[in-house]
Amino acid sequence: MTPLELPGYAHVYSGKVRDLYAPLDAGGRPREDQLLLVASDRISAYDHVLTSEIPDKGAVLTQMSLWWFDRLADLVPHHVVSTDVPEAVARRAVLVERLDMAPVECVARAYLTGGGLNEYRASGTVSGLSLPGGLVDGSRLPAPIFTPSSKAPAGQHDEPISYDDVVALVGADRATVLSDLTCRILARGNEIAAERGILIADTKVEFGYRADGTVVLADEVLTPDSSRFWPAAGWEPGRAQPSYDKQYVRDWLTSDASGWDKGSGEEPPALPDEVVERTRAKYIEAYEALTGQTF
Ligand code: PZK
Repeated sequence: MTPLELPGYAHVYSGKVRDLYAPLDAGGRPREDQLLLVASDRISAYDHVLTSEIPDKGAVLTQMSLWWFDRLADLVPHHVVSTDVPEAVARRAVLVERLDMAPVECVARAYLTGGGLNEYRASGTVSGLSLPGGLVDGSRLPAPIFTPSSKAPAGQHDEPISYDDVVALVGADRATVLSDLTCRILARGNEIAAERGILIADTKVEFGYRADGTVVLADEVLTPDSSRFWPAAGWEPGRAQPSYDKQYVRDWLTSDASGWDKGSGEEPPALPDEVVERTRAKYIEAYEALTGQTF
């Protein structure tokens, strides 16, 4: 993957589906106070970045994130400085304040599934917290819970960590704030999304600090890439819930039609045009349902 060349910006880093640049100052040196966060149209599934892109995915997720930042601003300030970005990345990039990032992935869960469900089945706990008995895949939790994970090096998986680990990483006062904010962001997200037919099972957010110590919400927030979105209409605890956005991709990749075996270690094949188009429509549908605005 060759990152896009953006005149006036220096490429800093590329994640699976996003890229980070530093704006250059008048002398051509990278600014130390800002970053350009660019969301691509790349999509990942089963731990692979696919060769097929989903047109407009980066713009949909960026615009959704901006919409959420507005609706969370009374809980926590956000890092966005400007949406005035190069034409080549219009609508899918934002200029942000460069922060000192908290060295922890802040995850909250409102519904039980995935890794949280596995821990619950083994021990009746999630992230060390005892939960009521009788919960099944997809059960709604009494209230969102904080289930932090480590920031793994590129290419590795984040590992669950304990609340005490977070305290050791950032101190007790900051740990309380990160936990409270993460849970409140997911609770607010669900209050808003549920009215629009979407459940947000869980989410991962990132926080950073200004030089004066103010905590700031960074990265992207409450998007289908950082959260599990489920269609509310089909919610049925006791089975795996279909994904709002990636279900066509997963269903096709695991069907005989793809000829691909997710356990093979092989790269997945390109998606058929119909799967790309239906997936694009789901991202746009989520944006339009949530915001009430035409994409
Ligand atoms: C920052 N990432 C993850 C995001 C990527 C990688 N406001 C900030 N200040 C300092 N650092 C970051 C942020 C933010 N957000 C975020 N890594 C560093 C990331 C997007 C694309 F390639």
